[in-house]
Amino acid sequence: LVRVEDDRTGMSEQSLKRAIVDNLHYGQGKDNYFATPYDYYMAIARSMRDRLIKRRIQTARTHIQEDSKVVYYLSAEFLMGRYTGNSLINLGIYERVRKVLRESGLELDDLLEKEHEPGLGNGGLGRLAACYLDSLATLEIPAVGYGIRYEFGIFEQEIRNGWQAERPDKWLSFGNAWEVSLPEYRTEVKFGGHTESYTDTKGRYQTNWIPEHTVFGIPYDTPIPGYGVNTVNILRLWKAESSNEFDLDAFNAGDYLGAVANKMFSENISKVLYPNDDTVQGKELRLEQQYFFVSCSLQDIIRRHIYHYNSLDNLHEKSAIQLNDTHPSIGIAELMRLLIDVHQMDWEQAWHITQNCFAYTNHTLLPEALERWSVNLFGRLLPRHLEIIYEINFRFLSEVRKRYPGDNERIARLSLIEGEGADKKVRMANLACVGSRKINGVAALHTKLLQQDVLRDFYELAPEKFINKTNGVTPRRWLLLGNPRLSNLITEKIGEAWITNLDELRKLEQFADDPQFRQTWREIKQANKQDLAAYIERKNHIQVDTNSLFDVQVKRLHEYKRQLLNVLHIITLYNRIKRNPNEDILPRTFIFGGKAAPGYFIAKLIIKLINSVAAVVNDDPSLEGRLKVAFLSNYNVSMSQQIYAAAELSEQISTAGKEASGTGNMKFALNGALTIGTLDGANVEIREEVGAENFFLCGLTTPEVYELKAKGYNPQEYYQSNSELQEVIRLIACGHFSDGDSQLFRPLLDSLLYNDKYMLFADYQSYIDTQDRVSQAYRQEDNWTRMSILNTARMGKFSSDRAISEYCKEIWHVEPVPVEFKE
Ligand code: 26W
Repeated sequence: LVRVEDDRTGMSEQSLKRAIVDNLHYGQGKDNYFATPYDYYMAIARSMRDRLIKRRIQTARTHIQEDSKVVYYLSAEFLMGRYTGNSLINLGIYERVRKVLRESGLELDDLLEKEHEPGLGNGGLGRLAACYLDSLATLEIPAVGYGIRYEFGIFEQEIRNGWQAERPDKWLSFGNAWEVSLPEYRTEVKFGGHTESYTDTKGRYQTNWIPEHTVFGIPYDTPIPGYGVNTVNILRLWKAESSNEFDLDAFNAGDYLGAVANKMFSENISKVLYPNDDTVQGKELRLEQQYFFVSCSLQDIIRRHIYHYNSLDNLHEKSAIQLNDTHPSIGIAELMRLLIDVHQMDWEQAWHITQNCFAYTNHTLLPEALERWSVNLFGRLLPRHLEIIYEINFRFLSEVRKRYPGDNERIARLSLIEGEGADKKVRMANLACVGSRKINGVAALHTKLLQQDVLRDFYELAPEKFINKTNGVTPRRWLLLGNPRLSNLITEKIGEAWITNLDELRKLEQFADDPQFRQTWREIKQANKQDLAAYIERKNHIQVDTNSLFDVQVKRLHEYKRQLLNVLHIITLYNRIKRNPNEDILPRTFIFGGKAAPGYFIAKLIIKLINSVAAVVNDDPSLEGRLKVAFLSNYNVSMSQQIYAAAELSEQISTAGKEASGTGNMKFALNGALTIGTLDGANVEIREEVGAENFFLCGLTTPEVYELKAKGYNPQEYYQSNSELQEVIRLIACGHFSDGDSQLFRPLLDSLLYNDKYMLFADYQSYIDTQDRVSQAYRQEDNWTRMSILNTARMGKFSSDRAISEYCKEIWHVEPVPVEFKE
């Protein structure tokens, strides 16, 4: 018996089939004669969304009934990747839907590729937010992700003549099956203008902010399902819209174009994601974006809280607000403003609530990535917030003075305001530290460096605020969805408990010496490599040897991540073959992927160098195909899933002390790749978990880097004494990879030879020696497979479920709230 309701909620094969046909018909307006693969994709997506909406409503009701404390994850970026495959996985019906579609001659995996990935993030920080939403829902924690619905996500990267070119990412142009807009919850946000003080009827001193203009935020919700549970949380993203379709005053004054210009100002705010990763430019629009989404989100939190509790006195008992880096840290001043100016609370109570709501995660050690806004700009855009920040600072520094009388240097370092006169700056990290109850780094080493270096004064002031939360990644997307072959083998051997308890993978250790198991393990990697090889052939027209070692570096392009060091190794091997054609070199395929910030010239030049080396190496018959280099354009979440599954060697070679954590390093190892890496970020902990004997360590340690810097690092010392390195540099310099043009790569070479900020030369020999050990190890096929199995088996710690349960217990103080599913 089939009920109408089944088309929206049913999980049987028959119901699913009807649901897809129904959504094709009435959602897309097509039947199977007219439907394109995209229409089928939309019908599948809508059928999953229907099922999640039902659960979402029941989840929301349960959270209200139980007066649950809620986690609000504020992030300027959410790098979600495609939704549909993940929702099929988390609903547990991937195979069933695949079967149903096959019966109609349709291939699920091909249809899922029609989804335009929502790329609303730059890299690690945005993807971490996405993994954390998955774990929050899976752990049945009431949570909302708040961010910006950028009309254009991270740019699409093309390679033209070896150079990166950018194109806009029009991800919404064919519609978004996953979002639901809620115009009735639109929220007003003010900008500019001035403040006025007055005394209210009760004789209290009050401040009024008279803005220059206002903007509406319209919320768009996407359901976030947990794996194997009924909890469905939401990601709520704000779109900016003009608050006056046609500004009435301007219109009445006959200023039609002025009125339209005002509309354009408003809608610009959520237009585009800033494509910078790790460097800040003090752009006004970026501050507008940050304030816009934070104000909408806090007003939304307050609206719901008052509706439920009729008071704000217990706001901090029912909400934990996480700041994903300093990008949303204006929220501290905004919550103070809302509590004091709008809800008439006194300063002390408002400050108590604010400090107990917020916690702050720092994601970077690079000084150029710390946000500082010019006081001028700040005061023009947010006059009331600047007053509040000065007041917070005044009270804070009075306390500091009591504790460290006369220590003016310390007071200057702790101040929320930097500098004097015209170029004063607001230090957002200091604001975040003062306004939060907890401050965390994202790997053990990173947290230690925050305490000793970047945030040292805050640590000395309030050591109890500091806590480490090593990053994690979701095993649902990064193993179950991305590597079905390996997932099936694992489940066959140890059952499926690993999917929600990744420590279970330890049970694979017992098979590490089983020849049959090793054989299967290898065959799976081989099949994944063949899939990737086919992709490379299709996209780059390069034929790669699937018996070669797949040596992969995929991540944003940045000097500190040292893609250039990897290139130096490739050229070293090239020279060895050229010197001695019979030299026994392990065949390798070097795979690169990653975007450079559009204004980051050196990073773009490194992309050009990789492609130039590829052009020479791939076509040189004397290499007999032993070395291939492929730069895969437009690296994104979807592509990365395929890459991790096929990778054998994971390049994690940042200068020690620079990479806060890394998360790609975890995804590689989870999929059985071995790591060549420095003692940086989470590499340190990965090595501890998998065992030093199953990890290829190279390079200086952080203390060694500091020491070398202190005594005066001179790259020439390393260069002059290393003939292989000289040969590499000379080959680039003479134009061997640039058709004889000896100027093209000069900026790269000059920066290495005369500055080498990230110490590539200091680590060159260690890296080359370690790569030589990798080559030898790869030839011991059985032992390599053993190490690969042990890497996967020992990755339990790096599940985002572990990370999120720690945040829940030690930072947010929230408990799971199971949701019952009622038909
Ligand atoms: C304002 C410009 C800007 C934009 C983004 C500055 C800084 C950022 C992020 C903090 C950059 C980022 O993604 N950081 C990465 O965060 C990951 C998740 O914690 C870490 O694994 C990476 O090591 C860190 O680089």
